[in-house]
Amino acid sequence: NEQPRVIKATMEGRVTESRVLEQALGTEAGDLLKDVRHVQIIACGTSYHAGMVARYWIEDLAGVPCSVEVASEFRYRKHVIQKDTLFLCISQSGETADTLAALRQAKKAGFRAALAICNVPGSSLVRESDLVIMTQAGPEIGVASTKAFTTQLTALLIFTLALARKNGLSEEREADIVKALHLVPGQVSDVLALDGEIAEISKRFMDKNHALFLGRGSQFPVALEGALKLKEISYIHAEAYPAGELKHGPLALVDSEMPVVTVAPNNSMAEKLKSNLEEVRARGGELFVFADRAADVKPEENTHVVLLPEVHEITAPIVYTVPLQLLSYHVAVLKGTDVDQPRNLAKSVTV
Ligand code: F1P
Repeated sequence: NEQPRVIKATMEGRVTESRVLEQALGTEAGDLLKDVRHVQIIACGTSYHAGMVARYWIEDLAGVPCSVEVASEFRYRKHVIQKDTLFLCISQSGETADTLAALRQAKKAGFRAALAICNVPGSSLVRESDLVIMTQAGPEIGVASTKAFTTQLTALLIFTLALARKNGLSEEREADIVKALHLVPGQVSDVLALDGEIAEISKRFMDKNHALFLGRGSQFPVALEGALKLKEISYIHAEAYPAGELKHGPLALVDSEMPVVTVAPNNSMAEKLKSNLEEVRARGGELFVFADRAADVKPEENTHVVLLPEVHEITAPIVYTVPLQLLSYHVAVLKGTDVDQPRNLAKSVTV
Protein backbone atom coordinates (compact mmCIF):
# COMPACT_ATOMS: atom_id res chain seq x y z
CA ASN A 1 0.00 0.00 0.00
CA GLU A 2 2.94 2.34 0.44
CA GLN A 3 4.04 1.89 -3.15
CA PRO A 4 2.55 5.06 -4.67
CA ARG A 5 4.36 7.16 -2.07
CA VAL A 6 7.74 5.38 -2.18
CA ILE A 7 7.85 5.23 -5.98
CA LYS A 8 7.33 8.99 -5.97
CA ALA A 9 10.02 9.41 -3.31
CA THR A 10 12.46 7.39 -5.46
CA MET A 11 11.84 9.81 -8.35
CA GLU A 12 12.23 12.93 -6.22
CA GLY A 13 15.29 15.05 -6.99
CA ARG A 14 16.11 12.82 -9.98
CA VAL A 15 13.58 13.80 -12.61
CA THR A 16 11.90 16.99 -13.75
CA GLU A 17 8.53 16.85 -15.46
CA SER A 18 10.07 15.65 -18.68
CA ARG A 19 13.77 14.89 -18.10
CA VAL A 20 16.15 12.90 -15.95
CA LEU A 21 18.38 15.32 -14.08
CA GLU A 22 22.12 15.27 -14.79
CA GLN A 23 22.83 14.66 -11.09
CA ALA A 24 20.37 11.75 -10.82
CA LEU A 25 23.25 9.29 -10.38
CA GLY A 26 25.66 11.64 -8.63
CA THR A 27 28.13 14.16 -9.97
CA GLU A 28 30.72 11.68 -11.29
CA ALA A 29 28.16 9.72 -13.26
CA GLY A 30 28.53 11.68 -16.50
CA ASP A 31 32.14 10.57 -17.04
CA LEU A 32 31.62 7.03 -15.83
CA LEU A 33 28.64 6.38 -18.08
CA LYS A 34 30.21 7.90 -21.18
CA ASP A 35 31.99 4.89 -22.63
CA VAL A 36 29.88 2.08 -21.27
CA ARG A 37 29.54 -0.59 -23.98
CA HIS A 38 28.03 -3.39 -21.90
CA VAL A 39 25.98 -3.64 -18.72
CA GLN A 40 26.33 -6.69 -16.48
CA ILE A 41 23.52 -6.95 -13.94
CA ILE A 42 23.89 -9.13 -10.86
CA ALA A 43 21.28 -9.77 -8.17
CA CYS A 44 19.33 -12.46 -6.29
CA GLY A 45 15.66 -13.31 -5.89
CA THR A 46 13.23 -10.48 -6.48
CA SER A 47 16.10 -8.09 -7.21
CA TYR A 48 17.16 -10.42 -10.03
CA HIS A 49 13.71 -10.08 -11.58
CA ALA A 50 14.09 -6.29 -11.46
CA GLY A 51 17.36 -6.75 -13.36
CA MET A 52 15.60 -8.87 -15.96
CA VAL A 53 13.08 -6.08 -16.62
CA ALA A 54 15.93 -3.56 -16.84
CA ARG A 55 17.61 -5.58 -19.57
CA TYR A 56 14.64 -4.93 -21.88
CA TRP A 57 14.83 -1.21 -21.11
CA ILE A 58 18.61 -0.91 -21.45
CA GLU A 59 18.77 -2.67 -24.81
CA ASP A 60 15.66 -0.93 -26.16
CA LEU A 61 16.31 2.65 -24.99
CA ALA A 62 20.10 2.86 -24.59
CA GLY A 63 21.02 0.33 -27.28
CA VAL A 64 23.66 -1.11 -24.96
CA PRO A 65 24.02 -4.92 -24.69
CA CYS A 66 23.02 -6.12 -21.26
CA SER A 67 23.51 -9.44 -19.46
CA VAL A 68 21.70 -10.46 -16.29
CA GLU A 69 22.72 -13.28 -13.99
CA VAL A 70 21.94 -14.47 -10.49
CA ALA A 71 24.87 -13.71 -8.21
CA SER A 72 24.84 -17.23 -6.77
CA GLU A 73 25.88 -18.57 -10.21
CA PHE A 74 28.01 -15.70 -11.45
CA ARG A 75 30.35 -15.83 -8.48
CA TYR A 76 31.24 -19.49 -9.08
CA ARG A 77 32.04 -19.49 -12.79
CA LYS A 78 34.65 -18.09 -15.09
CA HIS A 79 33.47 -15.00 -16.90
CA VAL A 80 34.69 -12.30 -19.19
CA ILE A 81 34.51 -8.79 -17.79
CA GLN A 82 35.65 -6.05 -20.08
CA LYS A 83 36.98 -2.62 -19.21
CA ASP A 84 33.95 -0.90 -20.72
CA THR A 85 31.45 -2.95 -18.69
CA LEU A 86 29.22 -1.24 -16.15
CA PHE A 87 28.70 -3.69 -13.29
CA LEU A 88 25.24 -3.15 -11.82
CA CYS A 89 24.28 -4.81 -8.53
CA ILE A 90 20.68 -4.68 -7.33
CA SER A 91 19.94 -5.49 -3.72
CA GLN A 92 17.31 -4.31 -1.27
CA SER A 93 19.52 -4.96 1.76
CA GLY A 94 22.93 -4.34 0.24
CA GLU A 95 24.20 -7.22 2.37
CA THR A 96 23.33 -10.30 0.27
CA ALA A 97 26.47 -12.45 0.44
CA ASP A 98 26.30 -13.79 -3.13
CA THR A 99 25.83 -10.32 -4.63
CA LEU A 100 28.73 -8.86 -2.67
CA ALA A 101 30.96 -11.82 -3.58
CA ALA A 102 30.14 -11.34 -7.27
CA LEU A 103 31.00 -7.64 -7.08
CA ARG A 104 34.30 -8.26 -5.29
CA GLN A 105 35.25 -10.92 -7.80
CA ALA A 106 34.40 -8.75 -10.80
CA LYS A 107 36.42 -5.89 -9.31
CA LYS A 108 39.55 -8.01 -9.64
CA ALA A 109 38.84 -8.48 -13.34
CA GLY A 110 38.39 -4.72 -13.82
CA PHE A 111 35.41 -2.84 -15.20
CA ARG A 112 34.36 0.70 -16.04
CA ALA A 113 32.30 1.34 -12.88
CA ALA A 114 30.12 -0.37 -10.29
CA LEU A 115 26.61 0.95 -9.84
CA ALA A 116 24.45 -0.10 -6.89
CA ILE A 117 20.66 0.08 -6.74
CA CYS A 118 20.06 -0.34 -3.05
CA ASN A 119 17.60 0.46 -0.28
CA VAL A 120 19.90 0.63 2.75
CA PRO A 121 22.24 3.61 3.14
CA GLY A 122 25.70 2.70 4.41
CA SER A 123 25.31 -0.99 3.49
CA SER A 124 28.32 -2.94 2.20
CA LEU A 125 27.07 -2.73 -1.39
CA VAL A 126 26.67 1.05 -1.20
CA ARG A 127 30.15 1.47 0.32
CA GLU A 128 31.82 -0.70 -2.30
CA SER A 129 30.22 0.83 -5.41
CA ASP A 130 31.28 3.88 -7.47
CA LEU A 131 27.75 5.06 -8.21
CA VAL A 132 24.62 4.56 -6.16
CA ILE A 133 20.92 5.09 -6.69
CA MET A 134 19.15 4.70 -3.38
CA THR A 135 15.62 3.42 -3.55
CA GLN A 136 13.36 5.15 -1.06
CA ALA A 137 11.24 2.13 -0.15
CA GLY A 138 11.83 2.48 3.59
CA PRO A 139 12.20 -0.64 5.73
CA GLU A 140 10.65 -3.79 4.24
CA ILE A 141 8.93 -5.53 7.14
CA GLY A 142 8.03 -8.68 5.26
CA VAL A 143 10.60 -11.17 3.99
CA ALA A 144 9.09 -11.15 0.51
CA SER A 145 10.07 -7.94 -1.30
CA THR A 146 7.20 -5.84 -2.62
CA LYS A 147 7.83 -2.09 -2.50
CA ALA A 148 11.58 -2.79 -2.80
CA PHE A 149 10.88 -4.28 -6.24
CA THR A 150 8.79 -1.45 -7.68
CA THR A 151 11.21 1.19 -6.37
CA GLN A 152 14.11 -0.77 -7.87
CA LEU A 153 12.31 -0.69 -11.21
CA THR A 154 11.80 3.06 -10.83
CA ALA A 155 15.51 3.58 -10.11
CA LEU A 156 16.50 1.28 -12.97
CA LEU A 157 14.36 3.20 -15.43
CA ILE A 158 15.93 6.48 -14.31
CA PHE A 159 19.40 4.94 -14.75
CA THR A 160 18.44 3.60 -18.19
CA LEU A 161 17.31 7.03 -19.34
CA ALA A 162 20.55 8.62 -18.11
CA LEU A 163 22.57 6.01 -20.01
CA ALA A 164 20.32 6.26 -23.05
CA ARG A 165 20.84 10.01 -23.28
CA LYS A 166 24.57 9.38 -23.64
CA ASN A 167 23.72 6.98 -26.43
CA GLY A 168 21.48 9.21 -28.49
CA LEU A 169 17.95 8.76 -27.11
CA SER A 170 15.89 11.65 -28.45
CA GLU A 171 14.59 14.33 -26.08
CA GLU A 172 11.05 13.54 -27.23
CA ARG A 173 11.30 9.87 -26.34
CA GLU A 174 12.87 10.71 -22.97
CA ALA A 175 10.09 13.22 -22.23
CA ASP A 176 7.43 10.70 -23.25
CA ILE A 177 8.80 8.08 -20.83
CA VAL A 178 9.45 10.51 -17.94
CA LYS A 179 5.89 11.76 -18.27
CA ALA A 180 4.68 8.14 -18.16
CA LEU A 181 6.80 7.57 -15.04
CA HIS A 182 5.07 10.48 -13.30
CA LEU A 183 1.74 8.71 -13.88
CA VAL A 184 2.88 5.50 -12.20
CA PRO A 185 2.12 6.39 -8.54
CA GLY A 186 -1.48 7.26 -9.46
CA GLN A 187 -1.82 4.11 -11.58
CA VAL A 188 -0.51 1.98 -8.71
CA SER A 189 -3.12 3.60 -6.42
CA ASP A 190 -5.79 2.65 -8.97
CA VAL A 191 -4.53 -0.95 -8.92
CA LEU A 192 -4.55 -1.02 -5.11
CA ALA A 193 -8.20 0.02 -5.27
CA LEU A 194 -8.89 -3.32 -7.05
CA ASP A 195 -8.07 -5.11 -3.81
CA GLY A 196 -11.62 -6.40 -3.27
CA GLU A 197 -11.88 -7.78 -6.80
CA ILE A 198 -8.51 -9.52 -6.52
CA ALA A 199 -9.44 -10.91 -3.07
CA GLU A 200 -12.49 -12.45 -4.71
CA ILE A 201 -10.56 -14.26 -7.47
CA SER A 202 -7.91 -15.41 -4.98
CA LYS A 203 -10.54 -17.84 -3.61
CA ARG A 204 -10.17 -19.84 -6.83
CA PHE A 205 -6.59 -20.73 -5.78
CA MET A 206 -7.50 -22.18 -2.39
CA ASP A 207 -7.68 -25.80 -3.49
CA LYS A 208 -4.88 -25.57 -6.09
CA ASN A 209 -1.40 -27.00 -5.73
CA HIS A 210 0.15 -25.47 -8.83
CA ALA A 211 -0.12 -22.32 -10.93
CA LEU A 212 1.36 -21.10 -14.18
CA PHE A 213 2.25 -17.45 -14.83
CA LEU A 214 2.66 -16.10 -18.36
CA GLY A 215 3.98 -12.83 -19.78
CA ARG A 216 5.68 -11.66 -22.94
CA GLY A 217 8.53 -9.20 -23.42
CA SER A 218 9.28 -7.14 -20.32
CA GLN A 219 6.22 -8.68 -18.68
CA PHE A 220 7.93 -12.08 -18.58
CA PRO A 221 10.05 -11.04 -15.55
CA VAL A 222 6.84 -9.67 -13.99
CA ALA A 223 5.32 -13.13 -14.41
CA LEU A 224 8.43 -14.62 -12.76
CA GLU A 225 8.04 -12.21 -9.86
CA GLY A 226 4.33 -13.05 -9.53
CA ALA A 227 5.16 -16.76 -9.39
CA LEU A 228 7.90 -16.14 -6.81
CA LYS A 229 5.50 -14.19 -4.57
CA LEU A 230 2.93 -16.99 -4.73
CA LYS A 231 5.59 -19.60 -3.87
CA GLU A 232 7.12 -17.54 -1.07
CA ILE A 233 4.02 -16.61 0.88
CA SER A 234 1.32 -19.14 -0.01
CA TYR A 235 3.52 -22.20 -0.68
CA ILE A 236 1.71 -22.99 -3.92
CA HIS A 237 4.06 -24.33 -6.54
CA ALA A 238 4.18 -21.74 -9.32
CA GLU A 239 6.18 -21.49 -12.53
CA ALA A 240 6.48 -18.61 -14.95
CA TYR A 241 7.11 -18.87 -18.67
CA PRO A 242 7.39 -16.48 -21.55
CA ALA A 243 3.99 -17.16 -23.14
CA GLY A 244 5.61 -18.19 -26.43
CA GLU A 245 7.33 -21.10 -24.65
CA LEU A 246 4.01 -22.74 -23.74
CA LYS A 247 3.97 -24.96 -26.81
CA HIS A 248 7.54 -26.05 -26.12
CA GLY A 249 6.54 -28.02 -23.03
CA PRO A 250 4.45 -26.44 -20.28
CA LEU A 251 1.22 -26.78 -22.29
CA ALA A 252 1.32 -30.46 -21.31
CA LEU A 253 0.61 -29.37 -17.72
CA VAL A 254 -2.53 -27.41 -18.55
CA ASP A 255 -5.86 -28.87 -17.47
CA SER A 256 -8.74 -27.69 -15.30
CA GLU A 257 -6.58 -28.04 -12.18
CA MET A 258 -3.95 -25.59 -13.42
CA PRO A 259 -4.78 -21.90 -12.97
CA VAL A 260 -2.97 -19.77 -15.54
CA VAL A 261 -2.24 -16.17 -14.59
CA THR A 262 -1.41 -13.82 -17.43
CA VAL A 263 -0.13 -10.25 -17.46
CA ALA A 264 -1.36 -8.78 -20.69
CA PRO A 265 -1.06 -5.04 -21.14
CA ASN A 266 -1.88 -3.81 -24.59
CA ASN A 267 1.73 -3.82 -25.77
CA SER A 268 3.39 -4.82 -29.02
CA MET A 269 3.14 -8.49 -27.98
CA ALA A 270 -0.60 -8.40 -27.20
CA GLU A 271 -1.81 -10.20 -30.34
CA LYS A 272 0.66 -13.04 -29.92
CA LEU A 273 -0.30 -13.34 -26.28
CA LYS A 274 -3.97 -13.66 -27.13
CA SER A 275 -3.27 -16.67 -29.29
CA ASN A 276 -1.35 -18.19 -26.34
CA LEU A 277 -4.45 -17.66 -24.17
CA GLU A 278 -6.51 -19.55 -26.75
CA GLU A 279 -4.10 -22.47 -26.44
CA VAL A 280 -4.76 -22.58 -22.69
CA ARG A 281 -8.52 -22.15 -23.00
CA ALA A 282 -8.76 -24.95 -25.54
CA ARG A 283 -7.29 -27.32 -22.92
CA GLY A 284 -9.73 -26.40 -20.18
CA GLY A 285 -7.31 -24.26 -18.15
CA GLU A 286 -8.76 -21.56 -15.89
CA LEU A 287 -7.39 -18.17 -16.95
CA PHE A 288 -6.78 -15.10 -14.79
CA VAL A 289 -5.91 -12.21 -17.05
CA PHE A 290 -4.65 -8.83 -15.89
CA ALA A 291 -5.17 -6.54 -18.87
CA ASP A 292 -6.21 -3.04 -19.84
CA ARG A 293 -9.36 -2.18 -21.76
CA ALA A 294 -7.43 -1.68 -24.98
CA ALA A 295 -6.05 -5.24 -24.83
CA ASP A 296 -9.63 -6.33 -25.51
CA VAL A 297 -9.57 -9.63 -23.61
CA LYS A 298 -13.14 -10.76 -23.06
CA PRO A 299 -14.31 -12.48 -19.89
CA GLU A 300 -15.63 -15.89 -20.93
CA GLU A 301 -16.23 -19.19 -19.26
CA ASN A 302 -13.09 -20.04 -17.27
CA THR A 303 -11.59 -16.61 -18.00
CA HIS A 304 -11.46 -13.99 -15.23
CA VAL A 305 -10.36 -10.58 -16.46
CA VAL A 306 -9.13 -7.89 -14.06
CA LEU A 307 -9.10 -4.56 -15.87
CA LEU A 308 -6.12 -2.36 -15.09
CA PRO A 309 -5.44 1.28 -15.99
CA GLU A 310 -3.99 1.93 -19.43
CA VAL A 311 -0.24 2.32 -19.06
CA HIS A 312 2.75 3.20 -21.20
CA GLU A 313 4.49 0.08 -22.54
CA ILE A 314 7.77 1.03 -20.83
CA THR A 315 6.32 1.63 -17.35
CA ALA A 316 3.82 -1.26 -17.55
CA PRO A 317 6.05 -3.75 -15.64
CA ILE A 318 5.98 -1.48 -12.55
CA VAL A 319 2.19 -1.19 -12.53
CA TYR A 320 1.43 -4.81 -13.46
CA THR A 321 3.53 -6.18 -10.61
CA VAL A 322 1.14 -4.84 -7.98
CA PRO A 323 -1.98 -6.94 -8.79
CA LEU A 324 0.18 -10.08 -8.67
CA GLN A 325 1.46 -9.07 -5.22
CA LEU A 326 -2.15 -8.58 -4.09
CA LEU A 327 -3.18 -11.94 -5.52
CA SER A 328 -0.43 -13.78 -3.59
CA TYR A 329 -1.24 -11.81 -0.47
CA HIS A 330 -4.91 -12.77 -0.53
CA VAL A 331 -4.21 -16.42 -1.35
CA ALA A 332 -1.78 -16.53 1.60
CA VAL A 333 -4.25 -14.87 3.96
CA LEU A 334 -6.96 -17.35 2.95
CA LYS A 335 -4.58 -20.26 3.45
CA GLY A 336 -3.54 -18.87 6.84
CA THR A 337 0.20 -18.76 6.13
CA ASP A 338 2.42 -16.11 7.71
CA VAL A 339 2.58 -13.40 5.04
CA ASP A 340 5.41 -11.47 6.69
CA GLN A 341 7.58 -14.37 7.78
CA PRO A 342 7.31 -17.32 5.39
CA ARG A 343 8.76 -20.59 6.61
CA ASN A 344 12.44 -21.32 5.81
CA LEU A 345 13.22 -17.82 4.49
CA ALA A 346 15.35 -14.97 5.82
CA LYS A 347 15.03 -11.31 4.88
CA SER A 348 18.69 -10.95 4.19
CA VAL A 349 20.83 -13.89 3.07
CA THR A 350 24.22 -12.89 4.44
CA VAL A 351 26.01 -16.24 4.38
C1 F1P B 1 17.52 -10.82 -2.23
C2 F1P B 1 16.42 -11.77 -1.75
C3 F1P B 1 15.05 -11.08 -1.73
C4 F1P B 1 13.98 -12.00 -1.15
C5 F1P B 1 14.38 -12.54 0.23
C6 F1P B 1 15.79 -13.11 0.19
O1 F1P B 1 17.71 -9.83 -1.27
O2 F1P B 1 16.38 -12.87 -2.64
O3 F1P B 1 14.67 -10.70 -3.04
O4 F1P B 1 12.76 -11.29 -1.03
O5 F1P B 1 14.26 -11.54 1.17
O6 F1P B 1 16.74 -12.24 -0.46
P1 F1P B 1 18.38 -8.44 -1.60
O7 F1P B 1 19.75 -8.71 -2.15
O8 F1P B 1 17.51 -7.73 -2.56
O9 F1P B 1 18.45 -7.76 -0.24
